[in-house]
Amino acid sequence: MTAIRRIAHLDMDAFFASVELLRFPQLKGLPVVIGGGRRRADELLRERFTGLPLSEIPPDAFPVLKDYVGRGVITTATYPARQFGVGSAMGMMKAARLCPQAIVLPVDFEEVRRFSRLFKGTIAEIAPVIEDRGIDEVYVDFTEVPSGQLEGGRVLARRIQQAIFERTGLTCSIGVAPNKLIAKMASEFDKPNGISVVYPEDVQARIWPLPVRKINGIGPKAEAKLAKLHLHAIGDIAAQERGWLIDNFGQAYGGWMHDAAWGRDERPVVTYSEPVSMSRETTFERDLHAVRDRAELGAIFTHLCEQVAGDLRRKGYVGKTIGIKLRFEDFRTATRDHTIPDFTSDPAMIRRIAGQCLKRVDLSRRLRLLGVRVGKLAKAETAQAATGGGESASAHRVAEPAPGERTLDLF
Ligand code: DCP
Ligand code: MG
Repeated sequence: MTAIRRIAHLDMDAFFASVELLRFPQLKGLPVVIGGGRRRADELLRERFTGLPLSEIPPDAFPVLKDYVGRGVITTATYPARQFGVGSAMGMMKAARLCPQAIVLPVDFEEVRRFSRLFKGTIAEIAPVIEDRGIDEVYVDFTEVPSGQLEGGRVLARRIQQAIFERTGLTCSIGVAPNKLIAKMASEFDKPNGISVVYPEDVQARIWPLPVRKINGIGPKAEAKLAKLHLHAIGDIAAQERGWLIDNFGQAYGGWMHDAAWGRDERPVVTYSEPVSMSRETTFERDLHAVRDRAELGAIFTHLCEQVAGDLRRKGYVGKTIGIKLRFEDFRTATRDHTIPDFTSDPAMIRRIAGQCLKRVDLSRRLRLLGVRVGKLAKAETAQAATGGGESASAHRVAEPAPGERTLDLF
């Protein structure tokens, strides 16, 4: 008997917020949002409550949204906070009007990464075929795992959920389906701490009524265009002729959309892939300003470029796309990149192109993080064979900044 394909998508519940609640269990059940602030909440509170265990600090001693002033945005919110309409990407001042009593805690990236590794490691002990999809989500192929077929995958999903909870104290939601596309949608069906099992014959009843945006790959632009064509639900797409969708959205995207609406997706769960990029980033001790701290920033920037170049050379890669990442004091993140004609691992070239990318960003706000990335990688020996070796030093034009934006000249 050949096994029936069963793919799970697992996504942690209110991940950054749940990690904070492990430290502050007294806040369980309360509306809590994550955002703003660069100092760890425990450090701030410890100053006021010296000697008291963190878990005994009274909830009313924590900072709340109504006292927040600034331009920060919410990274995530606990489910009790979501009941007030507060959610990720919302401005904190706006959220304060909806839920003034919500407690505000900053992100602790180190802690979040530690728990990310921990929950993924826990899954790997139970089901080895895992595709990493970011800090708080993975696909897992249940097909060949013993017990992976029981109750359509529900038994294994429950085991994984329990193991993660025992190891970390965190909850997650899991969707199990015939493929990645449907599994991704299904993991949202019963959040938080839920398991949803979808069979091929359920597509019509459970997938077609959903709005088109629920398909991973239909973004705001495609949604707007579909709306103009009076297609709002996934079933509306499924009801169209494939050829009509191709006429309107192009061969590849229109065809993909038709398949997706019918729940067809053959993408494998990819456990290992060649690195797509290499990057180095650093969070500053204190927020730095592009003009006032120019020398310090410039030195850090050069060092990051040298580090990335070193990583590439050590591992035998070269890349074509050079990019930067900035995180501002209000926690917003900006990225810019530029693709050059020839592969490189030269620190000076990386520095020059990354510097040009930096000029495309408005740098009037202070920075808390700077990163440099090289993507579109190839193995150094393959790339050299393809381009005849050597690195081009030709000038690369990069888009100019928008008028009125303050950019950094020295870079
Ligand atoms: N995150 C982020 N920036 C975003 C979106 C999310 O930093 N634009 C972070 C915060 C989240 C984490 O990534 O805690 C995971 O993102 P999810 O979309 O899975 O959101 P949550 O896990 O917080 O909530 P849910 O229970 O809906 O999955
Ligand atoms: Mg999540």
